[in-house]
Formats: sequence, structure tokens, C-alpha cells
Amino acid sequence: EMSSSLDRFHRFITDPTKCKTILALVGAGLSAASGLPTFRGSGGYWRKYNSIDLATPDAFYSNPGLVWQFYAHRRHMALNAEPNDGHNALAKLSHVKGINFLTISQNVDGLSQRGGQDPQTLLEFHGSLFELQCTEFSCSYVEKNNFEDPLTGSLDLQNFGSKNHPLPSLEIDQLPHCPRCRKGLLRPGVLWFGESLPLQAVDKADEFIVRNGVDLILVIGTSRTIWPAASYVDIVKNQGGKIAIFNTERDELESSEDCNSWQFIGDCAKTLPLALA
Ligand code: BJW
Ligand code: ZN
Repeated sequence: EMSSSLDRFHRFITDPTKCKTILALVGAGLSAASGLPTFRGSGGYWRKYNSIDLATPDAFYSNPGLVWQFYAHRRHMALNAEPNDGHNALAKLSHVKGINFLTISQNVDGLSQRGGQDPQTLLEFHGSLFELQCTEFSCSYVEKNNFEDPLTGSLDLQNFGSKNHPLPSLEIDQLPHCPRCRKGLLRPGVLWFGESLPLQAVDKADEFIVRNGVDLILVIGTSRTIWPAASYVDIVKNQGGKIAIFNTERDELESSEDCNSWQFIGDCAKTLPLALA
């Protein structure tokens, strides 16, 4: 069953008259095989905290020390993870001549870049763990590609790695501060609930879709619960584009396969290289 559907997929993506423009929507499942936890489901906890509860402005401003410890841990994990064959397959696709390709990534771990994906084809819709922003209203300091680990001595979670070892509570002055205004608390440059998406990235995505018309959307390792990222699936379908889902779970939002859709169920680090080979 998998093989006939794979054949049908291969015939489509290798037909340049039918499949010129491909959009990928990527989520945490792409990095699961690299050992990074997803948000929803059983893996979505850090210590006793639900990851989703920590990814909010409220959590940060009420307990910046805790939220910084969470992100310090995430930075450390991401830096010590390796891109997997799923990242590599997308990287390869990004260098194929004659195909218009764009990835809307909800991931903040930097693994697509490290897997060699052409940066021109990659939009980080939810920011990056390795960007720092000043929270001071009158300061616009932003630092990209900060890979320091630990970021500060107080955020060296190696000392507190075990789940049983209690985390120290950190005072504001033990947390990273802005080198420009010397006043503002720094925050991770990721997108929390209720926050506006990077306008440039949204513009680029919209422009890509309008300019090219999308023949195929690859929906990879995402629960499709977060807006506006998830809305791109319907935008492409409404335009008449086909959809291929790569997920360990069957996607209940889609019917089973028909001539406009595929569901490749399994670890996308295995299924993507097969499908895109
Ligand atoms: C595998 C696998 C393997 C596992 N192989 N697969 C009501 C209706 C509509 C919208 C809203 C609403 N109420 C509020 C909103 C807006 C809100 C929203 O969408 N809320 C929903 C809960 C409904 N959106 C926002 O707030 C966004 N901003 C916004 O809308 O601004 C405009 C605005 C401003 C002011 C007011 C109103 C509007 C911002 C959203 C920010 C999301 N941020 C996070 C945290 C980022 C930082 C960080 O990393 O810490 O982004 S939340 C979290 O979810 C993270 C992820 O990028 C995102 C998506 O998760 P993802 O990637 O799909 O992961 P999972 O875990 O959910 O799924 C993993 C999948 O992989 C599963 O399907 C597995 O089966 C699969 N899988 N292993 C293949 N090996
Ligand atoms: Zn500042």
C-alpha cells in the first residue's frame, strides 16, 4: 500500500509540468528523531512544567528565571543535537534547480540550517532559540546567532540536569541583560502565544504563494494546531495544490489518501528521504 502511494508521489514530484512549486510546513516532529521533544503529547513536558505553559509572555514576565532556565535547557539540547535524514532530505530539495521551494518552519532549533538547507528557502515563523531581544520598551537591541552555551553562569543547567535536582530560583539580576541599553532584561527571540509573527517572514510566504501558485504542500511533523502557520495548508488546498503529510500519527483533519493527497505515516526522518529520493 505504502509503495503504490510512494510511486504515485514520485511520478508527481518528478513531473516538471505538474510539480514546479513546493511549500513545506515544518513542525517539531521533524526534530523528534534528533532527540528534541515535541510540544503536544507525552513528550511535551520539561520537568513538571507543560512546555506550552512556559511559552507565553505571562509566564516570562511573572517568572523570568524559570522561563530562562527552560530556554537555556532548550538551547543546550538543540546545540547538542544533530540534524537528521529528514532535515537532510529537505536541504537537498532546497538545492534542486528548477523547483521553487520554500519552507515555513515553526521550529526554533536551527537544525534545518545546520542540515544545509539553503537559507533563502527557509522562514523561521516562530523565531529562533539563538536570537536574543531586549525587552526594554525604548531599546530595539536584537542579537542573532548567539550560540553561547551556557549563556550565563547562572543558566548553566548542567549543574541541575537531573529531574530530581531542584532548580535554583533566579533573581532578575542573574539573568542576561542588554549590552546596549545596559538596563533591559534580554529574552529569547522566539514567538510566544498572542505575539505577532515576524512580518517579513509572513510577507515572503504570502508573496511566494501568490507569485507561484503552490502545486504541493509537504506537511511535516506538525499537529497543525497553531495559527497562522497551520492556515497555509488550507490556503494551498483551496488553490488546488496537493498535500502530502509526514507524521507518526494519521492526520484526522484529512481524509484518507485520494488523487490529491498522501499520508506517509511514520518517523519523517525515514519517510521523507524515501519520498523525496
Ligand atoms: C512526528 C514525529 C516524527 C512526532 N515524525 N512526525 C483561536 C482560534 C485561532 C487562533 C487562535 C485562537 N486563540 C488564539 C489564537 C492564536 C494562537 C493560536 O494558534 N492558538 C491555538 C492554541 C488555537 N496563535 C498565536 O498566538 C500566534 N500569534 C498570533 O496569532 O499573532 C496574531 C495575534 C496577536 C494578538 C492577538 C491575537 C492574534 C503565535 C503562536 C506562537 C506559537 N509559539 C510556540 C512556542 C514557540 C517558542 C518555543 O519553541 O518555545 O510555537 S507554541 C508551539 O506550538 C511552538 C510550535 O512551533 C508550535 C506548533 O507545534 P508543532 O510544531 O506542530 O508541534 P506539536 O508538538 O504540536 O506536534 C508535533 C507533531 O509531530 C505531532 O503531530 C506528532 O504526531 C508529530 N510527530 N514525532 C513525524 N518522528
Ligand atoms: Zn536594551
